[in-house]
Amino acid sequence: MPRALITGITGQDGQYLAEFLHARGYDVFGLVKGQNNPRGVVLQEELPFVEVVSGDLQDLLSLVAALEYSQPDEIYNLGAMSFVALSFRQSELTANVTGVGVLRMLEAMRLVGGNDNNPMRFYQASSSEMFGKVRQTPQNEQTPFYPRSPYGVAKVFGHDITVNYRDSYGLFACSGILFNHESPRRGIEFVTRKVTNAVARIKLGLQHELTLGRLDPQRDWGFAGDYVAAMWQMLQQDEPDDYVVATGETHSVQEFVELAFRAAGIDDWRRYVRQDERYMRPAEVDVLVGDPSKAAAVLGWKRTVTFPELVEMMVVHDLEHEGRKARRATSGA
Ligand code: G4F
Repeated sequence: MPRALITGITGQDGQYLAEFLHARGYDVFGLVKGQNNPRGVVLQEELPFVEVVSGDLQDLLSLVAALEYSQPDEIYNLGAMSFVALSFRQSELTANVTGVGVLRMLEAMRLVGGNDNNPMRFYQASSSEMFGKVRQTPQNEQTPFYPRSPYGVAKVFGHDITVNYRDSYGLFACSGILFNHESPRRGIEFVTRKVTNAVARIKLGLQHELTLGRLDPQRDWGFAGDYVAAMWQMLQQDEPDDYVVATGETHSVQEFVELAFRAAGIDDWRRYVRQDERYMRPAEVDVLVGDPSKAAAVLGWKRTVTFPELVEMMVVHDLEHEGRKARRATSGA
């Protein structure tokens, strides 16, 4: 059976990827940091087939030990401090985990490596946030980077060091430059899930307003379940390479908000939405839109969920989820 180690296993992408690999017969190991990490406990309940391995992207020796124990054929480095807004307040932590963490994992892979006939393969979760103040539209694998946040800067380091280790040491290392990807499993701190959760609560009479930052930024939003397939496809090629994964469409935060309210049967979204400077960033990424033609041509990748379908999927999930929570609270169960 092939073996895979996933860092960031407790996040949205880690969960979808673990299920994807498990369905293909992989033994899946998940790197979880800390003692009695509550997210590790939830992981055991939701994905019981995952074997949890202790380790931290800030601790090289723990990564070496994790690779020696799990002996993976494939390493998926999804672990990061991934919330752009927080990276402005915790920039050093972001640089250490999201940036230098990649270097540590590559060093661990170089040290443990797998055998000569079957060297380990590495996937780095790079981000469209690296394009920042975009130099070209749509963005592709050749577009120069201009990051606009400590998170974006750290991701550029992670991408560049992946390419550098591939060139310098011949590692099978790929960088997937993924544009925004969402799902009902998305963390509530990100704008899409914040919106769909609030819309559901407003519809159910549990909340009265939704406070957001800027409504004009535009993103290329796809469904996370589609994007993990691209990660795996990259590691099945004969040669390692870098790929943009995106839908090729861009929509504003406001469009997302309008569609979400409409999906819950509410037409006058403006009645409920308030803007607050607290949610505005010191530097913003105004418009992102990716060109996924290389991923389509080489990997055969394509998205299966459209933008309106994604919004509806998230609203329907949150209506059910919040409704269930409210019923449980009322019945005292
Ligand atoms: O949902 P967001 O926080 O995602 P962002 O910053 O685009 O980053 C996400 O996608 C990246 C890929 O490009 C990933 F690398 C990264 O890890 C993360 O997954 O914000 C989206 C937009 C921003 O322009 C933000 O300013 O929504 C705007 N926004 C407006 N009001 C808000 C809010 N964002 C958040 N999180 N919360 C608000 O209240």
